[in-house]
Order: sequence, then structure tokens, then C-alpha cells
Amino acid sequence: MSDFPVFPPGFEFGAATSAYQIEGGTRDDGRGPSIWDTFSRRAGAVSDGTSGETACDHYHRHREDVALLADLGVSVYRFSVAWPRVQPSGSGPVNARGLDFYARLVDDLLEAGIKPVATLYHWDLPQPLEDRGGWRSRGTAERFAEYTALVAERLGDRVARWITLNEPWCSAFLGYANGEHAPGAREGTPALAAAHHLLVGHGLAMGALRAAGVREAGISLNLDRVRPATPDPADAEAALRAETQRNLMWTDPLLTGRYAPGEPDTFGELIERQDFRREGDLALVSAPMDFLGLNYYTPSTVRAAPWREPDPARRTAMDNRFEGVDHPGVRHTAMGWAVVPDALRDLLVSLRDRYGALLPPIHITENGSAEHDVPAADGIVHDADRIAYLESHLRAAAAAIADGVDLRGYTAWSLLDNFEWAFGHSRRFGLVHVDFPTGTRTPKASYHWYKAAIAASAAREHRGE
Ligand code: GBH
Repeated sequence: MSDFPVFPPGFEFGAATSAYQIEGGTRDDGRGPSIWDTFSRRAGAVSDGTSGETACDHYHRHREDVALLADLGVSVYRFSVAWPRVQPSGSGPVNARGLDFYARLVDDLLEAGIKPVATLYHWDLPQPLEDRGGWRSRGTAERFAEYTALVAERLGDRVARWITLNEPWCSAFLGYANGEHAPGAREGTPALAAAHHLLVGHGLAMGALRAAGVREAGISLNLDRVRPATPDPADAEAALRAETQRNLMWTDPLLTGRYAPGEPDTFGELIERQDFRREGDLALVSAPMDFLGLNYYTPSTVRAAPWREPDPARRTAMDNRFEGVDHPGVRHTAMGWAVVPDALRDLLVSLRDRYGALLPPIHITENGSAEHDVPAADGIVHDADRIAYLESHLRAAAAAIADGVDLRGYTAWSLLDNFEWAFGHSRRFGLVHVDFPTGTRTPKASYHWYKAAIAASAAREHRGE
């Protein structure tokens, strides 16, 4: 089986999940409500009308899930801590029973020889904080740092690697600009304030992690490989605006301590005031990180779009004169996302080229595909398309390493079919099939493929190749 993608010794293979997408048990042991509990109840917000109320019931079945990870042979597992379990009202004293759950999970992982990687915020903001403005308000960034300190104090001795935020672009723009994610707002300047406060929250949380003695800390960003649809200069400008909104307005402040140069043009008159920015913020935001987490699924091809000036209520921070177009000639996943593994390699190389020595080592913290999975007569999902997706993207990642990119690990999205946000249970990303609502787990063919790829890599390392 020499055909598996080959990585340097020490490369870490893993799998990833997030709290709201798998845990269920949303009312158990004193957990408070999150913005996703509220948003999921809104008519039409989630396409199949489901919510994370039960999800994979991981809150009660985590032992079984750790056993699946152990059998898979991963060396790391990326999960997220639900803030509403730790602080039901988003601030104040800790809810011990909530934190106990993560302590048990971490102990079980360590016992199975799996390194826990904890994400502190994967979109499940406590509802009481949203009621006080959510990420539009700087107070949420401050509360996030307090919550981070509580979690790190309890788990910092056993969790070596920490991720502050997952994909703040999604929290800011899907949450506060186009309303596709919780809390479902469609705003202009407030969405940009949310983006800034997420970065400030990250910086403050980095400080809290350092104070707790954490040595490996970073952030996970969804970065895009952006290409213009045509050679038309208008499309090139549109691509630069997309690049700024998707990538540079995050990576530039985080890695260089400067705001992205094209940002004012990207948002134009949508930024009415910038008084959410304070002196000293950039120093906070650019606190040195030990790694950059990259979530990658698909590239984006964009073209120029007209400035829409209808109803002022519709002037969200998404109306910024570019729009995505299809990427023809390649397979598309069940999300409708184009499968372009070379774009992952190009993205990794472009990060290295833009940031050079300022770029910390990279971990791919999410990559995977939703497919039209149907169990066959033998009960197994024969997901050849997912295997092809994983294999081609792992090869692209290995190629980037050969190009000189310092890439250290890969956590596949996702261990389990789960609650896929606005798509509910209508999209499946798991290596393990989950039957809803029974929760029965059945490894798919891709799980067995990934297990063999990890084993082959370990065997090669053992032989000293
Ligand atoms: C991740 O987000 C999440 O972290 C994870 O929780 C989720 O389950 C997983 O991906 C699968 O969806 O050009 O406007 O169509 C993915 C974030 C960001 C990926 C936007 C697709 C295209 C946006 N997505 N991107 S658009």
C-alpha cells in the first residue's frame, strides 16, 4: 500500500468536530441557551427544520466516539468547548458540571493516546451575550477572554494545543451581514465591528492562554484561494476585494499587526464610523501565535458585481461589489462546492510567499466533503467520492510541504455526520455515518481508507523512511 500520500515524520493526522454540531444535550447539567438554539427555532433558518438539540448525542455517547477515534488511529482530535455549558449566561461563575464534561472527555482522549486540541469558540455564543449586542459589542470580546481563562485554568495542564476562534469570517459576515448563520442579522457597520471585536477577542484570549501557561495557541481561519472569473480588470479588482474580505482583513492584522490596505475600498461607504477600533488593538490582535489553523474546502472564483443601492435596510456588509461564480469543469460536492485540490496547495504557498518569516507553522484544522451518502445493502456507506476528495487534498498538502510550506498536521472534517448549521442534517461530512435520530454510528468506507492511510504513514515512520 505505497499509494497513500506521504508526509514527513511527525506529521499529525486527526479528525475534527464542534460542540453544537455533535453534542445535543442542550439543556443538560445547567447549560444555558446559545444563539444557535435561538436561531434554529426561527422559521426557515435551518433548511430541514432541525436544530442541535439532539445532534449526535455526543454529550452522552462521548466514550463511544473516543473509541472510534482510537480505532481510526488518529494522533489528535479537535473538538470545541461550548461556552454556554461553562458559563450559562456568558459571564460570571463557572458551571462546574459543564466544565466537568470536557475534563472527562480530555481524560478519555489522553488515556486512548490521543492529543486533545480544544477550540474555545465554534459559533455557539451564549444568548444572554447576544442580547447585550453580541460581537457587535466590545464587551463580548472581554467576556470571551474571561471564559477562556476559566477553561484554560481547568484544562491547561492536559490540553496542549488551543484554538481561540473558529472562522471569525463566518461569525462576522454570515452571522451579522447576510444572516445565514446565528444570530441572523443583516447589517453594515455592526458586522464590521463584529469582525474587529472577534479579532480583539482572539488577542485577549491569547493573553489569557499565556497567563495559564499554554504554549501552543493559535486561531483557525477559513481562507479562500480567490481567482478572478475573467482577465477583465474589473474582475481583478473584484477578486482583490474578495481576497481582502475573506483573507487579508484577518491574516494581515493577525500576522503583521497592520490592517489590510484594501479594506476601506472593500467596504466603502458601508463603514460609517470606525470608532470600534481603539489605540492598541493591533498590538493585541497580533500577539505571536504558535500556529495558524487553516480550514479549506473549495476555492472561490469571483467577478465584479454592481453596487446595489436599494432599500437601506438591505445594505449589509456583504454588498461589496463582488460575487462568486461557478468553477466549471470539476466535480462538485453535495454542498455544491467545486473540488479543486490544487487550490489548497496554491493557498498554502501564497500564504508562505506573502508572510514569509511572519507565518507560523500551519495546521489544516478542517478539510473534507459532504456527499450524497446512502448506506448500501451491507449497511456501509461506500463513499468513493469522499475518499477521492481526502486523498487528493492530502496529496496537495504534501505537495505544499515539498514546496517548502511548514505544514504540521491535518484534522479531517468531520469524525461524524452532524448538524451542518443552516443545512441541518441534510448534509453529511462524516467519516462515520450517523443515523438520525437513533444516533447509531457506522464507519464509512472513507473511515477505513483514512485509517489505512494513517497506519501506512506510521509504518513508514517506524521503518525510518
Ligand atoms: C466550516 O465552515 C465550519 O467550521 C464547520 O463547522 C462546518 O461544518 C464545515 O465548514 C462544513 O461546512 O463563497 O459565500 O459560498 C465552512 C465555511 C465558508 C465554507 C464559506 C464555504 C464559501 C462561501 N464556509 N465558504 S461562499
